[in-house]
Amino acid sequence: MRADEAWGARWRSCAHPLSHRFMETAAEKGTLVVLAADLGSTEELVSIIHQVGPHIAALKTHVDMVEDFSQESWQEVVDAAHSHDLMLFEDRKFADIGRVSQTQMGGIYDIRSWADIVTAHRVSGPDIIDGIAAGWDDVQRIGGVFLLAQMSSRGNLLSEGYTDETIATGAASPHVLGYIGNGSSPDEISSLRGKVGEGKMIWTPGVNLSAEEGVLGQRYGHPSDAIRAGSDGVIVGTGIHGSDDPVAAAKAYADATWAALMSR
Ligand code: 5BU
Repeated sequence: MRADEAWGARWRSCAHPLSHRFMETAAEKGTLVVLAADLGSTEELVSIIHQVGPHIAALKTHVDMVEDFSQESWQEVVDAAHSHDLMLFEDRKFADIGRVSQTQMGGIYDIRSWADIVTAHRVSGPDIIDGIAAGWDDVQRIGGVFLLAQMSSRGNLLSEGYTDETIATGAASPHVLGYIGNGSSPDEISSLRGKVGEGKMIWTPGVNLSAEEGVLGQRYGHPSDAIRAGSDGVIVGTGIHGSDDPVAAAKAYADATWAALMSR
């Protein structure tokens, strides 16, 4: 399906070019699933990417979770993602001052050289965004930041006032592609969408087709509810990589999210 027809106002209003890249991939494959590939080795990562690549629209990583990291082994993960037209989304949750965040975009993992998208907290002040963007500038690349406006874990400290400040900061920055919302609560997603408007993406972790509750304080909601409430991408980890049949699971999430976008 054509991306502009599938996404409507979101296609017309989102200014960041990477939002259009995501919407195009999603429309081509019929999926709003962002795989949270929380696996411990690059071999497992490459394998799951090739298995579920046709049913997902972006790849979310935690590069510091991988036990056999090297520039060479990571390049295989990047190449696998690119072969399925997937952007790389490093869920780094930067939180330091701008200058240090810029430096942390480099370092051993050199996130700036392969990540298209990263997450950041708003807690240290608005300059963290320019610090991250300067990291991409240093290697002549362009990326986008997702600010954590809400979280899925219970007892988190992201109050409504904090969410509002985060949205105000994001609205003022061309580098901010969107916001992370709480996928376990359709009410919180609707409220976030109401404040954000049409001009930015909202992606939501805390989504599972069956589990009521995750381990260690994770909360879950249904992917269809999240999309209908205004999420543009569901971040799914355990529901796919923890399944006995990851391909069937990825397809089930893809179908549920695409049908929900069509009904929206
Ligand atoms: P799960 O296995 O589907 O529960 O994994 C969720 C993923 O989303 C995991 O990689 C977390 O780091 C990520 N996450 C989250 O669960 N909740 C949040 O609020 C944010 C990220 Br921000």
